[in-house]
Amino acid sequence: MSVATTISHEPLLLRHPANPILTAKDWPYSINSVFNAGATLLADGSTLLLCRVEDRRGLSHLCAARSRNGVDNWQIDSEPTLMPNPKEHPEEIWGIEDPRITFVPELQQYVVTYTSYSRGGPGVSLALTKDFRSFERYGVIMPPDDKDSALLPRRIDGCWALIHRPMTPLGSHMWVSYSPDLRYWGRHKLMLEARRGAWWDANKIGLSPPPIETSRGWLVFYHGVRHTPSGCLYRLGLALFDLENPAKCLLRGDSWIFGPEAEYERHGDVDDVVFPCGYTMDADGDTLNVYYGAADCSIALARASVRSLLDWLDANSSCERRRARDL
Ligand code: BMA
Repeated sequence: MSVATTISHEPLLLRHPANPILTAKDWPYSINSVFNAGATLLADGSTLLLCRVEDRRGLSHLCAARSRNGVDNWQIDSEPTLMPNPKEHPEEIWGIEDPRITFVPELQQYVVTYTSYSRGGPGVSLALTKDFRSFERYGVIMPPDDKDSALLPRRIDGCWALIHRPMTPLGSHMWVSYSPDLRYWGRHKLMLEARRGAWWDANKIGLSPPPIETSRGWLVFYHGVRHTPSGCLYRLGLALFDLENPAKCLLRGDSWIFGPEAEYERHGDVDDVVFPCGYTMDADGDTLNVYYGAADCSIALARASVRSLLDWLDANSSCERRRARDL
C-alpha cells in the first residue's frame, strides 16, 4: 500500500466504543427497530435524539430519547412522540421517517423535516416544535418522490433555504429551494449531482445530517448509494458549499469517508447501511457527535473534528468545476 493510500484512509469519524448506543431492546414499548435519528442539543445542554422507530407492521413513527452526555442513560418517551396522522395528513398513511432537526434562532423553535410516506410515494413534510412534546405540522412541502431534507438555520437573502433530494429517472441529486414563509417553495436549484459510472456516489446521493456552518462554508455530509449485485451500499462523503449561495459547491471529496464496517453496520434488517440524520457540536466548537442509523436496526455514534474534515477536503477534493468534467 502506498503512503498516500495509507494517509487517505486514516479514519475521520471514530466509532464510539459503546456502539450501538440504542437498539430496540432499550425501548419502553414493543417495536421492530430504531434507527436514523435527528439530533440536537437542548437548552440545558442535554442531547435529544428524535428517532425513527419502525413498529411490527413495518410503519415508522418518531420517538424522542434524551441523555445528559449524549451516549448513555437515555430517557426514552414511554409512547410515540410524533405519530403519523393520516386522518388530517393523508400523506402520512405509511408512516413518517428520517427526521432532521434545525434550531432556528429567528423563530426560537426547532424545525423538523421528515419523510412522509404517502400513497403517491415519499415526500418531504415539515413541523415546528419548541419542546418535542407538541408539534405544529405544516404538511407536505415537497411532493413525491422527494426525501433527505433539512432546513438551513437562517434566511439567505431574506428567504429560508431547504436542501432536499428529488428522485428522477436521470438520477437522484441534491437540490436547494427557497421560501419566504416555510410553506411556499421556489427558486429551485441543483446543488450537488450524483456522479456516474463506477463512482461510489454514482446515480443516487442525498443529504445526511443538516449542514454544519463553518467560517469557510456549509460543511455537508452526504450519502452515496452504490448498487451492487448483492444489494445497496450506503456510504458517506463530504462537500463544502458557499455560505451565501448554498447551490455553489466549493469542494467535494473524491472518496467516501465512512462506510459500513462494524458488524452492527454490515448486518441488520438492511445490510451495509450507515445513515446519519443528525449531529451535535461540543462546547469546543470543533468536535462533532454524528448519530447514524446502522443497518436499519440501531443507532450508533461516531466523532469527528470539523478542522480535520476541512483539512481532508482541502487535500482530497477537486474544485467542483474541474470535477464536473469527470461526471
Ligand atoms: C433510504 C432511506 C433510509 C434507509 C435506507 C436504507 O432510502 O429510506 O431510511 O435507512 O434507505 O434502507
